[in-house]
Amino acid sequence: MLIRSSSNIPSSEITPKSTYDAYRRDRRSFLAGLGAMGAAAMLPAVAHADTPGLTRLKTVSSNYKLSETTTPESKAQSYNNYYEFGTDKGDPSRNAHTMHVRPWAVQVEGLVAKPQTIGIDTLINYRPLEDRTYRFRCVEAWSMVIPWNGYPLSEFIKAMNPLPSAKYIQFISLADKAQMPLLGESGINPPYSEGLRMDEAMNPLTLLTFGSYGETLANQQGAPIRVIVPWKYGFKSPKAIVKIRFVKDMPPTTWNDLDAQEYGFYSNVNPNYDNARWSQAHERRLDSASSLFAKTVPTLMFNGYQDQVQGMYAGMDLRKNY
Ligand SMILES: Nc1nc2c(c(=O)[nH]1)N[C@H]1C(S)=C(S)[C@@H](COP(=O)(O)O)O[C@H]1N2
Ligand SMILES: [Mo]
Repeated sequence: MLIRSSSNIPSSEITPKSTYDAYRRDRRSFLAGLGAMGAAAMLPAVAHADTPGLTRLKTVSSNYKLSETTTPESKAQSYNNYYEFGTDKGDPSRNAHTMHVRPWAVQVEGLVAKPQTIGIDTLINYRPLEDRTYRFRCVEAWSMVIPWNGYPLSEFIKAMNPLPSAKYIQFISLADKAQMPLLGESGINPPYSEGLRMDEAMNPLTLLTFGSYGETLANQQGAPIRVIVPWKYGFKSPKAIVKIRFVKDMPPTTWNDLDAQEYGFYSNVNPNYDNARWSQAHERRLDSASSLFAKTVPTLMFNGYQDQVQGMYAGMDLRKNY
């Protein structure tokens, strides 16, 4: 299926097949023309999005397949957290169609060789979009197994040439009341902000994400660009990113500002740490279309990605640094 949800998309925004074919041709020549140019040169500064969205994404095979059952796409698209569109899990899929994902650009700023604004399609085409399957958990204790499409955030960071003084990276989401009528009315302060320590951001598991299930992201999943950090609770994965800022100090983050007792800066998945209000030892695995059949399974340390990430936290007390 080329078009994700025609009911939500005005026909003017649907890419006709002829445009899509032309886009693919352009994309090939664009890539071929780049030849020996350096990585930074491959991300020209453009303030506007260049091509229409809603195309099927090109995926490459994955090193990250899990044996667990993939969550049905209908479930992943209808059970979301996205406070700009309401607090109920069903609200984002009902409400997020009011958002426009083209034109879109990401502003790169702070401690970086060359601050610049990059069009979303330039970002999408920068690297092949790997197909990874992640278990995705949230503090509210559910998990899904989702094939995300993107490329490692590290590739983007390397191309941006951060200064040695950049120790953290901050992500800032769109905050536009005109497109997000419930903005500021769900108890969190816009714009949504999240952050990672630089080594976390550079970890090969951290994905700059443009799609899921082989298509561009649905609005409720964070279109047109989000981050996925699979060993952390879901709120560490910001949606609809408009700014990426390289900074020296640990940046303020939305949920931590709201309640630091429950939502730590690190928020690594940790079944041994019961926060102020609930146990984090178990999760409901949403692997069928109906939540009624969700099985409760033990939560794994670092969401099962212990081998790939625990080295980053050596010597840190994860009960203090939660
Ligand atoms: N901009 C923005 N990003 C956000 C949120 C949000 O409210 N606004 N919610 C976070 C939370 S709490 C979770 S659990 C995940 C949910 O992602 P999903 O809907 O793809 O499962 O998105 C995170 N990213
Ligand atoms: Mo969450």
